[in-house]
Amino acid sequence: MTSDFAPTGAPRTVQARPFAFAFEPLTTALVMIDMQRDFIEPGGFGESLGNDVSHLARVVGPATDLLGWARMRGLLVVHTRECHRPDLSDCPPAKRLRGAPSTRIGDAGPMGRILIDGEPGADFVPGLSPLAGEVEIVKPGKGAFYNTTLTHVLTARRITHLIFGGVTTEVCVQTTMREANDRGYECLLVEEATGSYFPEFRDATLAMVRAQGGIVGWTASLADVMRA
Ligand code: C5J
Repeated sequence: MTSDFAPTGAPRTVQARPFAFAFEPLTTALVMIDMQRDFIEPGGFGESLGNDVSHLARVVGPATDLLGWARMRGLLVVHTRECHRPDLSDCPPAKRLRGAPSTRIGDAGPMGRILIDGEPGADFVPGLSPLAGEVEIVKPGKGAFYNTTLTHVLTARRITHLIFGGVTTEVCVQTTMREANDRGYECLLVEEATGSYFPEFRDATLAMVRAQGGIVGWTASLADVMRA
């Protein structure tokens, strides 16, 4: 007997914008971008840049629901984390030295060294960690394709469609979506499952993505995705 939720190749359709998004679970991955303590909790990288991190707390619930849906549907799940090696050899000085943050990448903070792999701040927020068999991509840049194995992972699994959630919408999510679009992936961003320190930037990014007939991809509500 086949469960309604078993992963199958059967096509699904999401009522998305600017028009319906069709995908097959076996060739679709959820890409959850940078749901890390350093961006979402006080005392991390995001706050060191002067941001009000409370704007991102509201993304955690919808992102958790989206992750649960993807697991139930049998999608490949990819989690990314933006962080650097402890010796900072993968952190360009331009990134570390720009501006006047309260603490810089690699400095000590309340959640360990800021944006450094292996420190508590660089870890996922509770409830959004990978399960066994899921993919974790550690990335030094904003885009998840830059200097990572993501292309190889997706190619090996014959993935053609990507569904995105995570933070922040106009920085790492949008950069990755644009990288993916240029590589030929069909991309959908789930509206409630992404957020920014600047709500107006989130809204503008959603509008940019789906403008001009979906020039970067599609957007859809979480409810419409979960109905698919
Ligand atoms: C930022 C990110 N905002 N994950 N990173 O620096 O969007």
